[in-house]
Amino acid sequence: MKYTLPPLPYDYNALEPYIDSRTMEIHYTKHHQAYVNNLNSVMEKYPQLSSVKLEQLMQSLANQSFADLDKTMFRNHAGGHLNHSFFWTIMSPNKQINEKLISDIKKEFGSLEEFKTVFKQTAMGRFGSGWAWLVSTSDNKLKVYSTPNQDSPYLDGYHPLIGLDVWEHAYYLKYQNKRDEYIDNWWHVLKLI
Ligand code: MN3
Repeated sequence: MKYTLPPLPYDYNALEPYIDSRTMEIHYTKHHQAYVNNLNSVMEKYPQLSSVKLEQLMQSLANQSFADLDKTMFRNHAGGHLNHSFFWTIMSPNKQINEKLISDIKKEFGSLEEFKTVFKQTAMGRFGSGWAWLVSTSDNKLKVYSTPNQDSPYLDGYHPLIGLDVWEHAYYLKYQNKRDEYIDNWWHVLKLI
């Protein structure tokens, strides 16, 4: 099975002015495509795994029969593919509020504002490249944390609910070094809350 880019659910300019059109286009057609291409090149060697869902392989990566270098390739590029595929779907020019998620967040963090503060601190605290996440844990708790590089929350047995790409490629053209402005603006295009 060949992995492919999932269709982007909006135009490149749909998230302007918060995420600029040029960044969206390069992010999707170059960065995400590269993860897909590299994922395909590693998975060609393991046809026996082609029917297993990537999330499942990620959750059980330690037990998979990848050679060491291929395991790292898989971790990075399947992670990149999963993370970006998810990221595109939680953004939209129009809010599509998830009331259940909001009520769970309020229960766990006290208020949406408090959640956003914790999430932003986590995203700001990621040194170098990575992601900030709101996940649900195996015992159905909500948790904010960060992963380095393209590490997927599925590696940790978590299920992603909200994720923010804080690689410079996600914001540098418009925001340069100002990751904090990118995060503040991103709440406008996160459709869920
Ligand atoms: Mn990215």
